[in-house]
Amino acid sequence: ETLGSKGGRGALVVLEGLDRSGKSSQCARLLSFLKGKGYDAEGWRFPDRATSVGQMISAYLANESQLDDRTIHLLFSANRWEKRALMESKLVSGTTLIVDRYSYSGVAFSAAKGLDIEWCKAPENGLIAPDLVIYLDVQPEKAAERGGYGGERYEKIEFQKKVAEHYHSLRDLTWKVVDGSLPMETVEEKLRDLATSCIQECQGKPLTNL
Ligand code: DGP
Ligand code: NA
Ligand code: NA
Repeated sequence: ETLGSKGGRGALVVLEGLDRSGKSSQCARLLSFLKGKGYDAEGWRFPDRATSVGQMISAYLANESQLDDRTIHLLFSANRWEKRALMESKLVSGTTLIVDRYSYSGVAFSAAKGLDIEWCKAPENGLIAPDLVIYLDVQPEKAAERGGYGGERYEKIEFQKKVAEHYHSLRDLTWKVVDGSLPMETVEEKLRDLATSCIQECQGKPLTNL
C-alpha cells in the first residue's frame, strides 16, 4: 500500500538555502527515506536544466552567456511555469514532491542584485504554493568553507550574504528554519519529521497558488 495517496493529494515540500547549504544532499536523503517508508514521492529541482529554457539558464550560470538581470529572472520563473501543469497533476494524483529550490530562490537571488522585490515576486504569482518550505540555515562563511563553491556565477560569498538577507525577509507561516550547521544526521531527522507531518496535515487542504 502506498502512503499519502489514499484518495488524498501529495504534499509540495520545498527546500531552500544558500549554495552549499547541504540542501541537495538532504533532498536526496529525505526522498529515499520517504520512498523506503512506502510514500509516493518524487524529487524535483529548479532550475530544471533539462528543458530548453533550463539550458539557457545553465549557460548563464556557467558564465557562457550574458543576459540582462530582468531577462534571466523571467527565464528562471518561466522554468517553473513550464513545469506547473505537471506539478499540479502529480500532486492531485497523490505524489508528494520534494523540490530543491523554488520561487524563494527566484526572489532572493534576483533581489540580491538590487532588483525591486515586488517586481521579482510578480511572475511567481499563480504558481502552486508549497505546503512546507524548509530553509536550511547556514552562515554564508560556513557554506563557503564546505569544500568551496563550484565556480558558478552566484557562488561568491559577498553575493551569498545578500541572498541570505533577502531569504530572511521572505519567511512566512509555511517556513520552518532548520539549523544546517548541525550534524547531517540531525538535520536529516528533523526533515523527516517535518515532511511526514506535512504529508499527513495537507491531506484535507486544497492546493493554493502563490
Ligand atoms: P543549483 O542548481 O541549485 O545549484 O542552482 C543554481 C544557481 O542558481 C544557484 O546559485 C541558485 C541560483 N538560482 C536558483 N533558482 C534561481 C532563480 O529562480 N533565480 C535566480 N536569479 N537564481 C536562482
Ligand atoms: Na549551486
Ligand atoms: Na536548483
